[in-house]
Amino acid sequence: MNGKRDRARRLLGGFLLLALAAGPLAAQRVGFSKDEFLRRRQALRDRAKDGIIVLFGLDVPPEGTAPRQDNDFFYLCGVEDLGAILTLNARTGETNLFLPRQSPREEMISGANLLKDESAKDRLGLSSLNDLGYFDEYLARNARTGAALWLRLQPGDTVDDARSEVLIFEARKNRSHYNAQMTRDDFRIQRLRERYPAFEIKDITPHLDALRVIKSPEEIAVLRRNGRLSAEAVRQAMLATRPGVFEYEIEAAARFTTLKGGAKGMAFAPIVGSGPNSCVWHHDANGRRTEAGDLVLMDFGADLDHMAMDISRTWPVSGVFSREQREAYEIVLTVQKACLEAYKPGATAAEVQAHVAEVLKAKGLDGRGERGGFGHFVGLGTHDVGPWIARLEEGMVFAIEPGLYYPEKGFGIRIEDTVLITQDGCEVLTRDAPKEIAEIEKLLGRR
Ligand SMILES: [Mn+2]
Repeated sequence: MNGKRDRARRLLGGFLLLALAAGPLAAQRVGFSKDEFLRRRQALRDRAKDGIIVLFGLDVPPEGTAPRQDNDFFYLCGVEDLGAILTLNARTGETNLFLPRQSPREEMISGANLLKDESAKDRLGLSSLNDLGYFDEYLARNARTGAALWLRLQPGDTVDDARSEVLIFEARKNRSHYNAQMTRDDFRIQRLRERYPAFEIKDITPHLDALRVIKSPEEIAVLRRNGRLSAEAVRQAMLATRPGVFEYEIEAAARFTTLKGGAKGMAFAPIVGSGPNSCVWHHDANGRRTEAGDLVLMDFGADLDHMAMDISRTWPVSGVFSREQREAYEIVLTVQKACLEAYKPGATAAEVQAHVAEVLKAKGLDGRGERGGFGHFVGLGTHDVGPWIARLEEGMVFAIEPGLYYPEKGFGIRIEDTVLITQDGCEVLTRDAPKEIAEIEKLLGRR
């Protein structure tokens, strides 16, 4: 009995230690409220003014990974089920969801979709929840001749690729006429045009982009949590670095922290480039063994509650920067910090670059071609949607990632933070990962 109790106590102690090790970042998945989705749908209907908006959800799970719903579809209803269609009627204000009827075997293997869930309609704020087989009849009954049928005429973005990147990859694929099949989205557009020639097909994409580029308080809350989690993952990766470890061991430390913190996965394949690999912008093979004297450049982001994050740090494997590395690092850091100082609503890229030039001059530094500016938007995707912008606006979130790369010297440096534009400046969401030379060397000295 006593022995058992001892064992139980030891076990309990072990769990307590684990719980402590998990720290405050063992967060639960929170997601978004019904009100948030109602607000987004209303805003999109207001922009469309008339007609019916049709969006298709993810139809087949991607190979080898957990399904991740299409970003635009998720943005409007949060439903993860496969093969769904969502319609928003701009005139009547109705939202209708269409889901495939599953066979008992399908249900047994993959779990039931929401079609049979009595409470789903109210919980999601839907006007109706229908069998997918009713979709065409719904359109025939509700779309008025001459009215608009709003479709996404541009590619859907993914967690790691922007709409424009998806288009580029498609173009590359089509270089061989054997691969030049139509995309699923293009097929759907063609099908709807053929079936409903009397409707005016319009592009909903610019309206979705205009909404997604300004983050709501709920989105900001998720991004803040993701900023803390992704920064902690990079900090743990730093602590896992020592001469002789493989790049994938550094990656593993970040992945462990990320999954432990409640994220569904990574926002993109983690980039861990040591030595010469630090000069390859998207080095994600992560198979090299690190050596004393190397720099490690890590570019990382978690995918938390369907929102991405983007952070890069560069640190010395042996714990101390060489003089040459330090000089280059100072320049990149100066440029990056000067950009952050200049971010505020109304700022233009030219104004940011002018401030960077001023700061470099005052410090007597040569930027070596790195001038700063704006980076790319971050949100549901790592390279999030957004129109070309002249000026920053409150609620925008983007990554700023200046870098200097010296293949001939065997090292590259990138320092990247994801920032939120606030009322009068910016908030650095990924600030918890050290980037000052003294901070980094202190942390690495404690390994
Ligand atoms: Mn980036």
